[in-house]
Amino acid sequence: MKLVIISNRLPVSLSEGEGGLQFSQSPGGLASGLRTYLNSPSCKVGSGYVWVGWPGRSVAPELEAEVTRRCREEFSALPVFLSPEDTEAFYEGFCNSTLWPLFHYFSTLVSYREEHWAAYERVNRVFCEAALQAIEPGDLVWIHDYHFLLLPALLKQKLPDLRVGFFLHIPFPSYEIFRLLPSSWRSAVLDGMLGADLIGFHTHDYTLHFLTSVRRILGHEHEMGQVILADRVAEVDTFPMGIEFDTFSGRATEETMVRARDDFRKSLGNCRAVLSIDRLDYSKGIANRLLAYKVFLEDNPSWHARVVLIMVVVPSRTGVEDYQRMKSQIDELVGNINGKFGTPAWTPVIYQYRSFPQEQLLPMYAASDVMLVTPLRDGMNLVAKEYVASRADATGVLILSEMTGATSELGEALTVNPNDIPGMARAIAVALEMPADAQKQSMQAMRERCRRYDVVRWAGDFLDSL
Ligand code: GDG
Repeated sequence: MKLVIISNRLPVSLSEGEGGLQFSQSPGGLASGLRTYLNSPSCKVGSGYVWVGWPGRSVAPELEAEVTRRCREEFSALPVFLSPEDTEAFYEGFCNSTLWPLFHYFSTLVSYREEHWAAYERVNRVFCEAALQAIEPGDLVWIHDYHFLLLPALLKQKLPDLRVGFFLHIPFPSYEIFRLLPSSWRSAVLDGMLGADLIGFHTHDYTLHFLTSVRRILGHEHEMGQVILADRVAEVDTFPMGIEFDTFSGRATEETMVRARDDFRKSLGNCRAVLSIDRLDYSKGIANRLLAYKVFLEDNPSWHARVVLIMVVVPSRTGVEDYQRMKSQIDELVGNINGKFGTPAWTPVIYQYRSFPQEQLLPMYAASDVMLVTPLRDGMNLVAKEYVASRADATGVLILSEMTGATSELGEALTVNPNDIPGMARAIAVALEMPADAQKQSMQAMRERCRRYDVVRWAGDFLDSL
């Protein structure tokens, strides 16, 4: 028995180098968590796996065979090639202009275009055909995320005995939001997901929202999360995703990391560090965070020249107009704050619009006194958990939006509403002034929880249930 994992992006990056295409394993996250689980003694699904997904860029037709061979031999991966038109209408279209804003409660940003829906159906079928090439009798299939809501049922139709799991990484919205989808789409989406034997969400609320939509739109009742269908039962349950806790926590105490953390601290002079890291996305609430920091500086002149906000914004979906507009708004706000409060010796916001290798993120987590995680909506938010794991001495304060999935597990954080700008400004002041004992008490409890339910345990629980 092997595990067939299906996700939009393969955990393999392709880039063009001098000697032609270069292949590298994408670090961290789901891929390395799953590998750790598959190699662990607790693994019950056999150790073999194949990963089916898009390689992240268009590949010239004459190179497809070579890319397929190298992905199979070096990464146990099966690449699915998409035309630029399908990438546009499926990925940027239905996935990121319909499902993403809708499921994150940005209903006014949702586009409803028939041709995007058609591409979504088409690409789900393309992935079904590709996965069928990799699947053998007795295999387990684990499908990930909102790109493939139709795929579980497509696979089940072809192979009724196949064991299929599906996990949604983003929120499942309340029925009142979900039903904004045209009726034939919303029924197809729910039927598609119910093709899985096990459907997993990050939080109990998302699980309940899904079950409510299933009952009200399709008329299927459930008993304790088991949806009774005509010929089978689909199980719906909650699996809050964790991180590689031991890796983050262990690395934080390595000599090179400690040195990098101390160097980073030294570079900030006498200033305390408040950190924020996210992909550029309207769901992450970056502008509100800056506004809150501005109010904090206005209300707390005693902190001037004693604090910096280190704001890492990772470029994302750069081709989409909404994202370009958001980037300009952030640039402007940063300029505004630095222009208003900064001095030749002090820059209140250190803004980095780029991604960093993990070796550089870790010292930032370890050096920062406060972590500001304030999304307007977020399925889970792993950055919050990574900060907790990186605080090996249990100091540091996490300010966490109550609109994240992570808030249900990290109750000891300073919880904020990301729409309450003065409330967030006050939380920054409270965090910076929190005594070490109080910091440690909260951080210790959060560390214990993140340690116990790490990504290996998460993958193990899901696959065991499946
Ligand atoms: C989706 C859901 C859910 C960030 N910057 C850099 C970098 N990162 C890494 C972080 C973290 C990951 O990216 C971001 O994960 P998040 O969970 O915070 O957010 P999304 O990308 O939106 O993820 C989310 C998640 O899926 C899992 O289910 O939690 O709700 O939206 O691991 O460390 N990594 C590197 N350089 C960077 O500059 N190397």
